[in-house]
Amino acid sequence: MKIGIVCYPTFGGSGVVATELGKALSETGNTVHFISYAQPARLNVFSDNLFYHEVSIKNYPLFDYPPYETSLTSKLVEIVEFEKLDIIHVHYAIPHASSALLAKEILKDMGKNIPVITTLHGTDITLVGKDPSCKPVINYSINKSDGVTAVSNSLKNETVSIFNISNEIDVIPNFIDINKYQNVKRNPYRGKLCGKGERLIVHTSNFRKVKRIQDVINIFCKINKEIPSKLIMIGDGPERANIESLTRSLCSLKDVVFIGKIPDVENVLHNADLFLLTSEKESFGLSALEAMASSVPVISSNAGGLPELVQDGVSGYTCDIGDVNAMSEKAIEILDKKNINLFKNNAFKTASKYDISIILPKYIEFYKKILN
Ligand code: GMT
Repeated sequence: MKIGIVCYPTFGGSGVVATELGKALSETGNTVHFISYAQPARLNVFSDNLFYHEVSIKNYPLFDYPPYETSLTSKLVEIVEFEKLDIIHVHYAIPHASSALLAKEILKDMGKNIPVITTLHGTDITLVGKDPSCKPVINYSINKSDGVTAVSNSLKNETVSIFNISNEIDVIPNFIDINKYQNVKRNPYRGKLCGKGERLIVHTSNFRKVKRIQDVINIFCKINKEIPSKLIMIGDGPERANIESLTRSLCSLKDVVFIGKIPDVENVLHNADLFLLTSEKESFGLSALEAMASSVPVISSNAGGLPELVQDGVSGYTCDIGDVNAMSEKAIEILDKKNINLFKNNAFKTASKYDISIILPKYIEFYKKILN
C-alpha cells in the first residue's frame, strides 16, 4: 500500500504514534509518505519506502494567521496525485481531517478517489474539538471520513456523547515497540542522581494545565518524606515555570530534576521505580504505556482511558483525579521493597499486550477494510 500520514511533528503522543506507525508500516513493505510542517521528531530513519514532505506556508502581509490548512490541503492533493497514494491517514482531527476531506473532494473532481482515515487522539475531541470554534468542523470531519479510529473506548464514548455521530468509530489502542524499552542497558541519570537505596520516580508530559503537574510535585513530596526518592521531570510546556517555582517552594531542587524534552525517554525510564501521571484528561496515556514497557509501575488518575490501560492494583493504581493523598499512599505501597518487583513485572506484562506486533496488524486490517 502507499499511505500518506498527516501528523503533528512534535513530541506529543499523536505525533509519536503516527511516526512509529509509519515507520513500522514501511518496514513491512508499504510505502509511507509523512506530510507535516516539520520533520516529525521521531522520524530518525529513512529508507527507500519512507518519505517526508514539508508543508510550506505562503504568508502575505494581509494575513494575521498563516493559512496552514490551505497549504496542507494543496500539498495532499499534490502528493496523492504524483505519488499515487492509496489512502490518507490523519492523526489528530484538528485541522488535519478537514484538510484531508477537502483534498479528497478536489481529487474527486480530478477523477481520483482517495479514502481518508481519521484517528482521534484526545484533546482534538475532549478539549479543543468540542469548543464552538471547532465543533461543527470536527463533527462533519468524523462523519465524512471513510474510516475513524479512536485510541481508547473512553475516547470513542466521549466522542459519541459530545458530537452527533453517524459514522462507525473503531478502537485501535496506542502501541509501543517493547524491544526498544527492554534493550536499554543503562539509565544515565540513576547512578548520578540517586543515593544507595533511593527510589527513582519519573513524570513525562507536555506541561499543560490538563496534566495537573502540581499533583505530581505534591505526591512526590509526600513520598519523599516516607521513602527517600528522586524525581525526574521530562518534557516542557506552558506550565513548566510555575511548576519549577512550586517545586522550589515545596521541596529541595536537589531531589527534583527538570530535564526538558528528550527524544529517548526509554533511557531515563530504564530502571526507574515509579511513573506518575495525574492528568485531568487523558484519552490513552502513551507516556504511561512507555513507562510500563520499561517495567515501571504507574500511579495515575482515573481520567479518560487510563483505567483501560493501567490495571488497578496490578500494574499500578488509578485514583480519583486530584486525590493526592490516595495517590501518595498507593505510591508508597508500590515502592515498598516487598511489593515493588511484583508491580514491575506486572507493568511489563500489561505493556506487552500493546506491542507493535499486536497492534500494527489491526491498522493494516483496518486499511484493507476501508480500501475494500
Ligand atoms: O497529551 C497531550 O496533550 C498530547 C496529545 C497529542 O495529541 O499529542 O496526546 C493525546 O494523544 C496521545 C496519543 O494517542 C494519548 O496517549 C494522550 O492520552 C492524549 N492526551 C490527552 O488526551 C490529554
